[in-house]
Amino acid sequence: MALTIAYIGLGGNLDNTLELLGSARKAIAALQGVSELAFSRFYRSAPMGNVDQPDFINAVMAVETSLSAHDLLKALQRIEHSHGRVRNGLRWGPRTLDLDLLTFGLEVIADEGLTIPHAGIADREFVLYPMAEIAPSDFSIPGLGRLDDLVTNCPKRSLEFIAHG
Ligand code: ROI
Repeated sequence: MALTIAYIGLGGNLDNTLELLGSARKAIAALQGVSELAFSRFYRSAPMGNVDQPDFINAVMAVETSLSAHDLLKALQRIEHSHGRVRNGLRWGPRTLDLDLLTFGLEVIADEGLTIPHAGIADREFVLYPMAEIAPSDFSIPGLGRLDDLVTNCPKRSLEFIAHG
């Protein structure tokens, strides 16, 4: 069975996000046909897009998988659903765990359910900087070019290291 190296972005903006991301990491590594290769440090950053919400915590994970991109995506969505809602007093809080399939080997995919490489990688400091920690130094993202060039061209904004993975 062919193995593919995929990069997964993890993010969330609840109080317990660090534990939530750690739990999601374990669930990903435990998937059939998936093994963890590397996990970045955790970073905090101001929300991109709608700024009227708490800061995010993000990290990036590299895995090796025998799954297809679509099957890996489905598995990530199941993990989002099982981890993305936390007991918050008496009611269920909003879904605030995001697992993004960033790259999948050299594949370029654009269909209704899946865009690979993930749209917006090049603008997202909270994806590029942690990804660059764990990717090979000559890593290129299909269609976007060398990761180290993308990092150089992406301002760090408010991104700050908060914890080791
Ligand atoms: N902003 C940051 N900093 N990190 C995220 O993971 C993130 N995810 C999102 C939006 C709301 C676009 N902003 C984000 O989905």
